[in-house]
Amino acid sequence: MPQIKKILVANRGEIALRVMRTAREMGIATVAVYSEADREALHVRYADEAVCIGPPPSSESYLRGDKIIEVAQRLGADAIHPGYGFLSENAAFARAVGEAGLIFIGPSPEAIETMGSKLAAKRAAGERNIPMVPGTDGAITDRAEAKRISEQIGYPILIKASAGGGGKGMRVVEKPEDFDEQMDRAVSEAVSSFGDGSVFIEKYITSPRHIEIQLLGDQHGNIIHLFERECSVQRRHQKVVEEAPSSVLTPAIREAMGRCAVEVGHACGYYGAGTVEFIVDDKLDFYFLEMNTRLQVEHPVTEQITGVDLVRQMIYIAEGKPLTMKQEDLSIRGHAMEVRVYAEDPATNFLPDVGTLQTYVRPQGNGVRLDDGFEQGMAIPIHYDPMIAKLVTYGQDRAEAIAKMIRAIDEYQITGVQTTLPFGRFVMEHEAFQSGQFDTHFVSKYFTPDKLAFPPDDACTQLAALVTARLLKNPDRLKVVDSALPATKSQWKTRRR
Ligand code: MV4
Repeated sequence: MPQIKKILVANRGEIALRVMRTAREMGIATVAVYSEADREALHVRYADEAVCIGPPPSSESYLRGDKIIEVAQRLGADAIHPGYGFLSENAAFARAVGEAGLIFIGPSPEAIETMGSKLAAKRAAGERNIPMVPGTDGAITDRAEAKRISEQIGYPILIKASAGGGGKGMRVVEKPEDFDEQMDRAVSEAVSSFGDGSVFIEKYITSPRHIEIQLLGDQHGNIIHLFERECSVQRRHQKVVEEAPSSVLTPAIREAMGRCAVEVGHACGYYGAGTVEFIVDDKLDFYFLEMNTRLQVEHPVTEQITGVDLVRQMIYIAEGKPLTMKQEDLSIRGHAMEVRVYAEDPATNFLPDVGTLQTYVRPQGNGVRLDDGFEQGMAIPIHYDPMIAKLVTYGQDRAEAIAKMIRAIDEYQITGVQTTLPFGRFVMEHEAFQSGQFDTHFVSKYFTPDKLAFPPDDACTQLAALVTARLLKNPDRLKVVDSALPATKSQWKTRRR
């Protein structure tokens, strides 16, 4: 069995660090690759060796599989970990890594290929009695036929691109009269985004929750699940808050979903870490949607509640070792919450706000985990995803995880760029979120910039208003508020600018 001694991490930022940290714990040497924009990046400093692979644009650096493989060979790495994004779900890259005599720390190229097509994924799952949303069996070739099926299913229906992702090529059709127009749009969007105009139809579940199951499979046919993550708080198909476990699942539904997810894994001979995505309707019926064949951004919440280091397991699996855990060894302990911190301004419709981190003070303490890739004084490059960090809290129960998140958000000091931290606080404090009564429409339903506790562009004014309101409500506390003000809340919030 091959023992991995050196891993090249084909990624940047927090996930590159995340992978390298576990590698180091395992006594495995690390190689970073980086673009010219990332010369000073933390992943470059953290690695045992680092090689510049090109100019800032991803297409000339982090997406250059050929260069990355060449670096791995030249430096004597045994394996490549792709992280998420970039080349992580590129079957041709996974294949090329294998052909170069290196280990791809992830699933087989065939599994990536199958699951990269939503239609192929549904076809594979269809043979195994896994609940799926009513819809067409394959790509639509005959429009008249598709319209008849839509009538049968019942409107509203959803047109989806087989090669789709991030909501692209997805169109809701409310009534038969809109069918042709929406179909034209979906197909042309699918062609322009993916070079593949294949679309299919599903019944539109109007208010679903997005719940996904984490899988681990070895190369000997064993697959286990590590329970679910609730990812319903999204903004334009970008997840912003994730948690584990979900507050709506009963133990019975959890077990049924877990079993289905494992079946999906078996359907494509899956090994490595993977995620099976479901939507859950208001009756708690669940439907398989697709499978992601990478380590996901939100994997830490699963690590917190199970105690399993997913990257360590990915490395063992890649070495060909059989899983040492059995399903019955796993259980959920406590509750974990994740808020993604983006360099985006929630007050201006989440416009990216790149710049330099003038102040960067991390939250600490009991139940706080921060996966980030920056330090104070660093610039956030414009070339990549503007995620600064993932703030994860862990408590004995959901209320404790939320309380720790609010406390951690308040401790977290970032100036120089606007961030989504105030938005994270808005979610944590919202009644619908706290009660668990929310779906994928949470953000569009409840959020407007005026809901931010301290609109970043006018923190002082807001603070003054808040203090005044407090004083008016409770004049006998005047003295306390007065003396506490300069030392604590006011300065602190003002410094966030
Ligand atoms: C759906 C759905 C409702 N009904 N499919 C979104 C991305 C992709 N992973 C699948 N997605 C959805 N598929 C059916 N049959 C709802 C979503 C969905 C969603 C849709 C519109 C706006 C926001 C959304 C957020 C999460 C999931």
